[in-house]
Amino acid sequence: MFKSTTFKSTAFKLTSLALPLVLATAAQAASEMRLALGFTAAQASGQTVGSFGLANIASRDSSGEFCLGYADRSPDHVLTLEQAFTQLTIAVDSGGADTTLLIQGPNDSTVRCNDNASRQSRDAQIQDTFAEGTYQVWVGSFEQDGRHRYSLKVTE
Ligand SMILES: [Ca+2]
Repeated sequence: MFKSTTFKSTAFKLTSLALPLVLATAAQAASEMRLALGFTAAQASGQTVGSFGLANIASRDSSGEFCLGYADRSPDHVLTLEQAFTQLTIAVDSGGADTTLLIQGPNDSTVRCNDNASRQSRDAQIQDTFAEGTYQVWVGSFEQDGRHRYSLKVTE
């Protein structure tokens, strides 16, 4: 009886340990950035990949902007802001490809989206006020399964 209980307990622990490992290998690991006031500039790189429509997260953001493009189901970058920023610019630079951007956080209901930074640039960019907290960032390709190498630049 005692042995049986011990076995069940061990088996449960192994199962709960194995789950995060499976999820981590199934998706690209997100790059993490932690920023405090005065950081001035930070950069990460990646490649757009996936057929998950970002509109599945939100069809429009809180200011009415459409959430477009395709990416991986899991976020590409995780951005933690140690303080609130009155202005932060998060810009994708793929060198001219058609990228999109979706930022979710610090709570799941707050989503910001962009397709094109300007009429001249099809790369995405979001400039806004950000509260302290953790944000999940998806960099998408406007066309499904489009693979574009990019750098993600964050500036104050
Ligand atoms: Ca675009």
